[in-house]
Amino acid sequence: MTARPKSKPKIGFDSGPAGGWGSARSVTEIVLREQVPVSGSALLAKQNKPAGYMCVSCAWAKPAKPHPLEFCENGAKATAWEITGRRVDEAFFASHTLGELEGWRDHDLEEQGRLIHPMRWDEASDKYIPVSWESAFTEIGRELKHFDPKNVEFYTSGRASLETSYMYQLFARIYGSNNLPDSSNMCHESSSVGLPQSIGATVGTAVLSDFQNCDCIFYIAQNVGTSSPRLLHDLQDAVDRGVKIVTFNLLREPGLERFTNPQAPTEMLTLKETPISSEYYQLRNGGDVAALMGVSKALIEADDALHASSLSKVTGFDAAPKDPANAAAVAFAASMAAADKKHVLDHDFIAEHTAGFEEFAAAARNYSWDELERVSGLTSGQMIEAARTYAASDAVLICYGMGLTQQIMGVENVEMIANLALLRGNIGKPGANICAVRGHSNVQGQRTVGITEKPELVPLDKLSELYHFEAPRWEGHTTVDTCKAILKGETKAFISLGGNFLRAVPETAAMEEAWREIPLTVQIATKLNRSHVIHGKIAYLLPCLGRLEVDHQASGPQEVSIESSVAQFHGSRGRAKPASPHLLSEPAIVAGMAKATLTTGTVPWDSWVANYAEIRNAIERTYPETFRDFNKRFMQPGGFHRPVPARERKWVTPNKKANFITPPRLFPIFEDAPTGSNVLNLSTLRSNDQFNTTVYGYNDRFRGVNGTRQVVFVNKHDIISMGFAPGDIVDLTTAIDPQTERKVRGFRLVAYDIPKGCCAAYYPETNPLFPLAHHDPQAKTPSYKLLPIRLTRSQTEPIH
Ligand SMILES: Nc1nc2c(c(=O)[nH]1)N[C@H]1C(S)=C(S)[C@@H](COP(=O)(O)OP(=O)(O)OC[C@H]3O[C@@H](n4cnc5c(=O)[nH]c(N)nc54)[C@H](O)[C@@H]3O)O[C@H]1N2
Ligand SMILES: Nc1nc2c(c(=O)[nH]1)N[C@H]1C(S)=C(S)[C@@H](COP(=O)(O)OP(=O)(O)OC[C@H]3O[C@@H](n4cnc5c(=O)[nH]c(N)nc54)[C@H](O)[C@@H]3O)O[C@H]1N2
Ligand SMILES: [Mo]
Repeated sequence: MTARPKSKPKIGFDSGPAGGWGSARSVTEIVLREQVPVSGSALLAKQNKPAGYMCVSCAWAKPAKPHPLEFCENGAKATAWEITGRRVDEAFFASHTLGELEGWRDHDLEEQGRLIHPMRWDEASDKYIPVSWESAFTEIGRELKHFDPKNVEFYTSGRASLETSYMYQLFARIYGSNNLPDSSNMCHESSSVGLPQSIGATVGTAVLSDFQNCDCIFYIAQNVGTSSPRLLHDLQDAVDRGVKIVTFNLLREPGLERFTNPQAPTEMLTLKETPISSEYYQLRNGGDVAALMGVSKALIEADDALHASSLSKVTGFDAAPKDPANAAAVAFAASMAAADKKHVLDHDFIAEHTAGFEEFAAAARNYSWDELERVSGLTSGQMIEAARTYAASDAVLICYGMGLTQQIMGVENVEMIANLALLRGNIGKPGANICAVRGHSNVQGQRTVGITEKPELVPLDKLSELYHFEAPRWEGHTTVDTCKAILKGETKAFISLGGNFLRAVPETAAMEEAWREIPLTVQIATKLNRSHVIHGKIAYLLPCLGRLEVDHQASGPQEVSIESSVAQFHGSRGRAKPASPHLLSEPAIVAGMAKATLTTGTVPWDSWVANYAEIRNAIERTYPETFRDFNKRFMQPGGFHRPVPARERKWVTPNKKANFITPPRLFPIFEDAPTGSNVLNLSTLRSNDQFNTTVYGYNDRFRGVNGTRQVVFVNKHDIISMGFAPGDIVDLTTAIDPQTERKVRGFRLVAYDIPKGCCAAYYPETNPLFPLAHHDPQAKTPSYKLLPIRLTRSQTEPIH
């Protein structure tokens, strides 16, 4: 039977600051639990170093001059999890049917250890049984040849290297499919849609040195202490230089409040804490458009007020603030005048570089403070205070994460970030840029080398010319489109390069049932998860080397490359002994499937696998500007940057301008708007003890939760007004689209510092609540950070 957490759940804080001793303890615990070979701890010293390997956890940048130990608590956990001494061997599969494993939880499946042999599902015994690589490739190729490529999905989770990703998209396209959904569709897709419209960039414009050159950082909707802890070093250094950090978050996240560097022994001994945020604005989930509109309004109206007093000199701007009675706004303008400022906005920049300002400014002036307060959950005083800090800074860096992108208005959120930056020319100058903090370690890079469903983003002519095939031109599937196709029974094959699709997507219950009807599922993976246990009619589980392992091919040990959140390419060389001699590398598995499937194209699959430098040469031939001298530069300290035109204030938009884009409204309109009591807006989060669907353990020391993940964080006044008490057990039911009941049961109520009307719970346990159609309409990013739900008393005991 599946293991349960050993201790009873305990709710309550005993954690110190982010980092610190808690972090050190947490690392030691997992290294011991995973029976990491002794050499493993030495391996950590090589993490994120030139000539070392690039961490498999988050996408944060690797500096050219690394810290002595360039890793963090969660990087160390991810490393221990991958180089674990535990193995899922043939005996394991012989003793468990997949029907039985369906009853296991995410943690228990992955905790079994590394997959070490290619397996095929055997219908008679309902077990995975070992097969040879050759027979796996042959059958996969034979099946794929029968299907219409439009009905085949090639999913990628954001960990695969640039080399693997390039080969994989080529395999899909020569086969005839643009169905290349990836984890990015559920993650930063709102950025990939919003930023091009605003500033003509598909990625953020920030580089690492911006952290050294800014004098203020707006830090929005990202949980640095858990999700990208190495970025805390950059924040801490900035704070030490006197940089102001202005945070907007649903919760008070300890990593954004204070930090003790666990790698600085003196700090650990003296418990020197760096306070991180100088201003902390706790807003409602979904309240960001309103909050940023409020900040913009304050800036614009203060600018108006300054001009009103010296109007004769300035023309072209609305003179009088809409609401001159507003004392705080007037005080703001007065303070600017006292500082001898003629403007609050950067009018030269606006005139030279942008379009759409007047419309945006008019909209900002028109919103009443009452409405902005009601929707954001902030006071006008708070929004004006943030605007004052913004206006007092010459170079503001704006960082943001999932709290903005995973929303019905995700694209508008991202466009509001750009609007705010454009008001004072905070883009394309040292210290002033937009930093989209990415998730998976190579999620950004995969897009750069062609993993995308959008044919217009790929040099298809070039690919066709290089490899002599006719590339498909039709628009492929995003993850949401893929789910739709699976639910309709149209999907014939689902190939997965990593990831845990079934747990990551919305609409869990219906998806699990439809998944079983897919004729062929192929999972390339390191660890066992639910997307393998539930499976198609023919099902393969193909284990691969991880990035931390030595990847030995015909020409010797290989290196791979990835792209960080700040558009830097880095090389990575595996150091650990492979988990099993039966493992193939990801490039070898992709090549094996491609050779068995394709009848056209002139890709030299074998010589690429023999020497990955050849793949990098092919990438450079395809994208000569982005990857100039790829093989020469990728292993150099700090990697090399990809050109991002917006960073140079070149706007690759249809009108060649950076565009202010006015959001149509402040908050989404829900169809079937929920009525009645006990409705709260849910945001789903990561704990400090997970990496996406990989659940390392049941503690979230930053949020005072120990021994359980079945919790829902609610404001104590809401708990009481709904007739509950903290600790009560409740069910969560989706409050929109009532035609289908979506419910999760047995969650413990935790009284938490969260605005009224909102609640939060962990992903992926709450994914069954999300209707598939509940996504940003342009980007199709599921609205994982905003869903109206209803709480009712539970008849179910919590499972832990
Ligand atoms: N340890 C660890 N590291 C990870 C991951 C992991 O699971 N574990 N996952 C990786 C991946 S793929 C990704 S995409 C990133 C995710 O990293 P984050 O972007 O940090 O994503 P979440 O943990 O989901 O947290 C979102 C943050 O937004 C806040 N928030 C929620 N709703 C709102 C809102 O409406 N407005 C505002 N302003 N704030 C809101 C939450 O309180 C939380 O602090 O991390 C990557 N790194
Ligand atoms: N409700 C809710 N849902 C969400 C989110 C949310 O915030 N809330 N976040 C979304 C986001 S941002 C993301 S990115 C997705 C994540 O979705 P995915 O990327 O699909 O999921 P992961 O949990 O990262 O995938 C974990 C699995 O990847 C495999 N794996 C690990 N390393 C390797 C490797 O090196 N090679 C191969 N081939 N396989 C490997 C292991 O088998 C492991 O079980 O989830 C999304 N879903
Ligand atoms: Mo992500």
